[in-house]
Amino acid sequence: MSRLVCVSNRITLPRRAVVPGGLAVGVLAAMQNTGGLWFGWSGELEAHPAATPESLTRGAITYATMSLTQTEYDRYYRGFCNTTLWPLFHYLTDRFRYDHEWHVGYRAVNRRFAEQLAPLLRPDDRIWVHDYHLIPLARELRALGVTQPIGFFLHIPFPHLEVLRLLPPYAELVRDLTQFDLVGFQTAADEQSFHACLAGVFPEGPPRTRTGAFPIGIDVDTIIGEAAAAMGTEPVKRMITGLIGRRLMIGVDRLDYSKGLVERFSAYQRFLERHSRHRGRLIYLQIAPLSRDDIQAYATIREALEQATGRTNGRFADTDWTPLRYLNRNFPHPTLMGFMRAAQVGLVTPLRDGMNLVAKEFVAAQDPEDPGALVLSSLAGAACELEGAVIVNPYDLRGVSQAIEAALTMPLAERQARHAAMLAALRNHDLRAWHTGFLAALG
Ligand code: GDG
Repeated sequence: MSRLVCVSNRITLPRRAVVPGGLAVGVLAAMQNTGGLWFGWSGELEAHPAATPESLTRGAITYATMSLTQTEYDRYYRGFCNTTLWPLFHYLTDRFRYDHEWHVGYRAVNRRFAEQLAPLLRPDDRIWVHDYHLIPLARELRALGVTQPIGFFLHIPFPHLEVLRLLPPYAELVRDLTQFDLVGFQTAADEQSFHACLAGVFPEGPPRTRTGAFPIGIDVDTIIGEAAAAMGTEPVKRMITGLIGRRLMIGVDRLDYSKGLVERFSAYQRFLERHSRHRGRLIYLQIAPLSRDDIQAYATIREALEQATGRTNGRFADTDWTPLRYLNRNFPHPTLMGFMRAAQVGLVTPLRDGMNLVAKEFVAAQDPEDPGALVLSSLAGAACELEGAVIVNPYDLRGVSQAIEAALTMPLAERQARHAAMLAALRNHDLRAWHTGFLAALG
């Protein structure tokens, strides 16, 4: 069988502190299934990166990493990836910035990825490139004579042409995507947006590019097992004791403006204003590990959330009740699943999200006999599958506040029926279906 080579911006080395993020979990699952090579940035910055990658083999997986220079990191990662492409692809156009130097840096890092990866490749490899950091990689690899099949999966949304056109080199980006043998998206809507962009960029008729929708999922039984087992552990028991019989609503998100936390905190404040009978009876626990905190927009949102937390607690807290517990800590995954199982409501309200695995994990973590209800943004990819959630528009504070009330008062039979329907959807598109489906289509 041919070897699988996964390429992603950042790779998770074994026994390093895990960076929370959906991509790493997905790639690792694919690699564990087939073995192979995982190539990417080590997370290190060096003035003079080595000419050849460092490699480490653990079991069937070989990890090969390269470092970046500070300038590459600033232009490619902080600049073009996270201040240009990330907001643009999430339709958050007021946060989108463009700098020609960043784009030059993006191209240069993709070239260096290709130069370091190419010598490691074998003739029967299949290459699977992940996410928006590496859109030009197929072109760069082809320029070096690489002929093996190369697939690409976009973990974030693909925007409509009229949004993509804000980016000066948008046509080049679309052309670069046609260099892959297969381009995969989270949803059929993202795939359609891409086809519309192809038609816009190639009015004379686009090249034949194979595309598909491959919704990423979770390993359902692992999460069910993790959540149930975590209930007996110290951190989860302590958290439950701390509720003193109150009900729990939970949110778990990387601290990122696309996750809609500022809007969510406002909606919760509104909920406490309008639904006073829940005061003193509900605790909202928001876990938000810091990410990309050396980018100004992320520091700003962090401050806004700290202020909103202070306002809500200052206004509503009592001597024995804190309505909002906001934590920037990151927790072991099983502990998080235990927290989710202990919650009556899961609040997942991104302004836009490729998929959102937290929503899926929340559903799997529930006790089927007495499941919590999920409040989910219509603008997350997961909303296409999780029809049993209470679907909200994250900008509609009144709607989100009403949805929290509906979730808290939903009768048991309805919660069970919605949970069963959502669990079936999770099994239908689980993590294994995602990677085996993509690789089968790549051929
Ligand atoms: C991108 C796309 C797409 C969170 N906090 C901790 C922790 N997590 C875990 C969650 C979940 C993962 O991180 C987050 O995945 P999401 O899918 O929710 O979000 P992104 O990181 O933005 O992921 C997204 C995904 O890629 C996959 O394609 O779904 O749309 O934006 O698994 O549980 N894990 C640990 N500690 C934490 O504190 N261990």
